[in-house]
Amino acid sequence: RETGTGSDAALAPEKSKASLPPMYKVLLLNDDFTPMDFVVMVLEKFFNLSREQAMQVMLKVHREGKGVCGVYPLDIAATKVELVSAFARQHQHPLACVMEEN
Ligand code: NFA
Repeated sequence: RETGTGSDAALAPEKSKASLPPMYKVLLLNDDFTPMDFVVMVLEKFFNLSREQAMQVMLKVHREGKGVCGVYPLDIAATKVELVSAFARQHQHPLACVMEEN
């Protein structure tokens, strides 16, 4: 099988990616103003994380500047970004939600 990646003797088993859509990370970015409780609520509500998972992602964003909330096909990722951004705006928090290709 030709993969275009170089050596071809005894390739490891590899699932075809032909049917998989490109995937996009959805990230939250840190700021100095959004309350931690609000970020945890967003992660539970929009990304279906448990309280414990949400706390871990929130703290990663707080300490490292950004963190991955989930990985989705393009249309779902874009919808999450819009819903979270609108929700934060409605609550007058500057919380930023962005996507990037995986
Ligand atoms: N840095 C914010 C605070 O100290 C909390 C926060 C975490 C904001 C994650 C945005 C994202 N209140």
